[in-house]
Amino acid sequence: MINWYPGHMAKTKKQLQENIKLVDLVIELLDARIPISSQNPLIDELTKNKPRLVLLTKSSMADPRYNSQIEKHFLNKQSTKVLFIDSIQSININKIYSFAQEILKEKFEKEKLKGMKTRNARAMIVGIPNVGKSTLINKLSQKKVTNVGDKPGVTKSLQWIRIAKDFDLLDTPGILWPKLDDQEAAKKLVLTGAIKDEIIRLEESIFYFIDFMKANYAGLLNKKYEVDEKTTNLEIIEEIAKKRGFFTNKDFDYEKTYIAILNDFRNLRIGRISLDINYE
Ligand SMILES: Nc1nc2c(ncn2[C@@H]2O[C@H](COP(=O)(O)OP(=O)(O)OP(=O)(O)O)[C@@H](O)[C@H]2O)c(=O)[nH]1
Ligand SMILES: [Mg+2]
Repeated sequence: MINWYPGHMAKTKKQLQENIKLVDLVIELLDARIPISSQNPLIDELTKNKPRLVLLTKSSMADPRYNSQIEKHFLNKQSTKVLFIDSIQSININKIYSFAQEILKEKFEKEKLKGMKTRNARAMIVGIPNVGKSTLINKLSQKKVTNVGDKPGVTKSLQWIRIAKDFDLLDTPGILWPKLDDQEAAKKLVLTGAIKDEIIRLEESIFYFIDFMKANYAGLLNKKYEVDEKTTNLEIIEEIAKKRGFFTNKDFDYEKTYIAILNDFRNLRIGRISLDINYE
């Protein structure tokens, strides 16, 4: 079973619970390549009474063919508007502030009518590990105020950051949930980098990826690695190993081959690939 719920996530869950009452808005970040599988039921539960803005991050890596289906899905199923963003490519970043203001307008007008003092809006940024929370905060504040990294578990504590004179954001450590019941979703979380590579066996996620590519992106593996997609997954992996120099003295270094495939996917060298592709 793929699972990752270390002590620091349980601690973060408690801290989110304590801080939720301080915020006006929850900004939930989902990975645009897996907008369903990156939804954390714990976060859902913790934030259910707060207004929410959903941002789909890393959208320049996702397959844009699914954008309109995703938008419809969120509107129909969860009555939520979503915004496709990319913090590296600066896509829709400048819309976030006005979307947030729009959601909070009524609340702030009511407070004003009651004679309450004007105050800063406060939003909490939440999401699974590595989804791009800290990168977005840096982008919005136009300077490096928080650490980022291309591995999950970089942010270790909660941190308030002022991104505009009237707007404060709370950066939070990424969390998963105690039991990943949907193991297909778990493999997608591995592939997109939300689960620490070192603690799991990569084999099943890579086999899943090859099956997925054969079925949904036929031709792309062949284009990238010159492999015959009609052969077995093992044959494909061994062919890639030979081409990459991971075959010596009649021995295949499978682990290195898995990591190479993983990095090719994560660095967009195979193409813009989305792993959640069925939306009702
Ligand atoms: N292409 C692309 N990469 C992104 C985007 N946002 C973040 N990244 C990359 O994703 C990786 C993780 O970013 P972080 O901002 O550290 O993620 P996080 O959600 O704060 O992660 P934790 O603190 O571990 O929970 C980094 O390598 C970023 O450069 C994006 O919009 N597009
Ligand atoms: Mg972070």
